[in-house]
Amino acid sequence: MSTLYPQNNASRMMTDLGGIWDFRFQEDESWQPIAVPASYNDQNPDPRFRNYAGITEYRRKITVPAAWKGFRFCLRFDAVAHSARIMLNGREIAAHRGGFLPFEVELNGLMEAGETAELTVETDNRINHNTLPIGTEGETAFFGSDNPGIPAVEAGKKLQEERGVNRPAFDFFNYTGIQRPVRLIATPRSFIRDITLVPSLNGDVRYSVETAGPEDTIRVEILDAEERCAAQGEGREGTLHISQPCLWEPWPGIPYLYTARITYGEDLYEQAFGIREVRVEGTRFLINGKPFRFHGPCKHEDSPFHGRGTDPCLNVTDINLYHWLNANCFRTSHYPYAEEMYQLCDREGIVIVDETPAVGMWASEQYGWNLADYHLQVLADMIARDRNHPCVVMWSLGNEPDTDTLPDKAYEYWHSLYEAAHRLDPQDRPVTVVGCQNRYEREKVIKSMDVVLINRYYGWYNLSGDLEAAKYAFRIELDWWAKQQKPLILSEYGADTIAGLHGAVAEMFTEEYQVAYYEAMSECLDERDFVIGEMPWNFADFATCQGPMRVGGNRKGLFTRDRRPKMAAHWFRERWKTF
Ligand code: BDP
Repeated sequence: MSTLYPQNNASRMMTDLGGIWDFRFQEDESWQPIAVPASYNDQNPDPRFRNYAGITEYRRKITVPAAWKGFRFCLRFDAVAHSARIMLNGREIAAHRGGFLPFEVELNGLMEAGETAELTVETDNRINHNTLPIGTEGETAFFGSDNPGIPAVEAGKKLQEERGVNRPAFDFFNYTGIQRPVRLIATPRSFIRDITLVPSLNGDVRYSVETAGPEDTIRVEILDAEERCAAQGEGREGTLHISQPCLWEPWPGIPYLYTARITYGEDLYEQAFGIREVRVEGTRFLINGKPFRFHGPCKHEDSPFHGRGTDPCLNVTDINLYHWLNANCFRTSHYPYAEEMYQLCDREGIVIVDETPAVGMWASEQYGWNLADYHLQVLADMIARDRNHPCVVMWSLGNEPDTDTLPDKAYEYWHSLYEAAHRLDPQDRPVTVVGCQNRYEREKVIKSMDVVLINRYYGWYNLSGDLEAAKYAFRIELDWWAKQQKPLILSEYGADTIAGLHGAVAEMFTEEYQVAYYEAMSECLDERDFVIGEMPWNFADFATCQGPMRVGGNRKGLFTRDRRPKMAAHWFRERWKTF
């Protein structure tokens, strides 16, 4: 379902519903305060907020302003994790599955302008084999040691199962709730539903507009950055021409943005876009015809207090730290991020590899789980939401699926998604899926993507602490990839590092080891022309579920969770100066 990002303009109005709502776990009687948007998990020291698996309820009053009489009005949820039921005065009016993409609920016919109603949002954070991301019910924790077969341990696990365990099959905390903004929005009754823009380097801009209503006339005007008209036309679809177009160039170039101003009846919508072309040619990735080298750490939406909650201050801070690092990109590991982040990256020239929430599919049984239709739906919704952003240069179908146990089944599954992504994206961006450290020589999926993205932990999870052996092994693998003649990005590599832990000898977990590890890996990467990118894991330390390998979360950040640079951040800042 496509839903345009809310806009306040001469035709459209909105009320932000952010603030303090009522909250309770479903079985509770009483309500307590909760901030929206934010994950609920860190807002209360009661352990239930961290550990709860089930349904929670959010409640508040909403009023449709009397001045909205005659308008179409709806609720717009930017994301509710992981699924939601929306109730108005106790009656269900909508339901949505998936925690990282927006949905709208029409209110006309349910409420009159000037009326007040009680809005309840039920959220469900349970994850299993039918959700994206994947969770395990009654199974071992990610990175847990389950000591199979020991009777006492088995008995303990049985007790856990009886109590109901719900664990992520992925390495980030299962933050949930109303994590992104909720707004009441009003548009004219005849309104613009969707806009697609496909710009070319010669200044041609192909467009199409989807509308609802009886009006015929659609006007499109393209404004340059100084708001001067650069082209204009009429009609539902067509091609406009901008003479002497300014291109959208990734940082440190100028990410020039145009605006398509669409008018339809009484409605108006302004869609920012950039003119840039993305192409894979041989082992090169070209942006506007020039080879592009990806260099920037992968991210998470994660911070103290907010959890995964949208925080514009955090986003601006993070992107400025990307500039400080001399980084030019990130991957939205492991789910689509809040729309505001893409808008910021459009403006700041930071390139994005946009990823679906298909993470945790590391069991070969995934190919019997009937996930394909839902996965396709999520992919389609992500592309529909993000396809006009110049910052998005590649789609990632998911992270680290098992592709080597059942190579043919895996190929079938991932290739139908690969083809769908190409079909669904009017800009036809390159498509990939991120490979885990596996039997690369026998799998078929990763090497068949437009760009090979692989996560590798030589010197960390394997050959731990021995960087000479790590380099030796990594070079053997890179020799194999060289023969595949594809562009390759090292899409994750890293070492857990406790900020402030030092050693004259660079041993694991010290800041010195993190630097030595990145020096060693960079040595291998720099020898290869087909390597077109490096994405250290991770930008900042982030929260995970508990486990024997996690000390207050994943510590592979170049920055601490509160965004203080470790030695490795300074090291990359120097390295990337010359990229
Ligand atoms: C990779 C996962 C990533 C983890 C990382 C790690 O893609 O989500 O956080 O390993 O272990 O396998 O640090």
